[in-house]
Amino acid sequence: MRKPVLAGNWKMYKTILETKDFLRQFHEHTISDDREVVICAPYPALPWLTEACEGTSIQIGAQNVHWELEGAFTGEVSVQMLKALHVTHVIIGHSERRAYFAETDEMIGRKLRTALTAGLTPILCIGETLEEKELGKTNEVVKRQLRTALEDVSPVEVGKLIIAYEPVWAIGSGLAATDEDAENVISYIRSLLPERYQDKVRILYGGSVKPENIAAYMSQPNIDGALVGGASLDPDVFHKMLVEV
Ligand code: G2H
Repeated sequence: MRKPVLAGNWKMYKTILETKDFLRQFHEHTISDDREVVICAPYPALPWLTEACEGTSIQIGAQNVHWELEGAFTGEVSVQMLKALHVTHVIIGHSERRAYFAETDEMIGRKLRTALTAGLTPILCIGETLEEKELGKTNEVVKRQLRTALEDVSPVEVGKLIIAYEPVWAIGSGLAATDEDAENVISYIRSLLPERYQDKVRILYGGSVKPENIAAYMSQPNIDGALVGGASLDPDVFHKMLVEV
């Protein structure tokens, strides 16, 4: 059985004060331990968040990491820096990083290998643009993104991944994929994984997930949770979704 995961991607939202307010309110809810909850916050909030969530079932993730262990890379953060803060997860290859920061499949592959080697759990994001969808290229695109990212990853390491299928056209647009369409692409992604890990790897759906639609995704056999942006910013809304995964 794959344990469901609800991951919040806060993107470039929340100061430390806002983070503290969020957590105070979120802690008022109980979290059942048959599901995983991960909050992927901006770097400045991470030291405080990991400390405040120690001993709770909330896991903390970053939204990006560099592929080198250290060096002259102004503005970047390494896996060791995240590990030292007790960060456990990291989003890699989010479409906003691909689109606005020119991240390529190759760079994403390098980040993935570095994160896995360091013992971080990567949340690898893949998904097609609207243009690619309209050209009927969804499967081709996710296959290329996945293959390149996993090129130098050993099959054993693949078992440690979380994958998020996030169609670019559904992100922050309110135009979520239907649960059937998401299921079809996600079961295709699952079929591309090494056989002995196909049943183990958690694959999430992401793109305009909210309390009103999360149950439909969770009713699909291959969807193991959600990566949520906008709707993860409010503690009560985020908790509402958590009980549905
Ligand atoms: C997709 C998602 C979170 P949103 O980027 O990764 O954001 O839920 O706002 O569409």
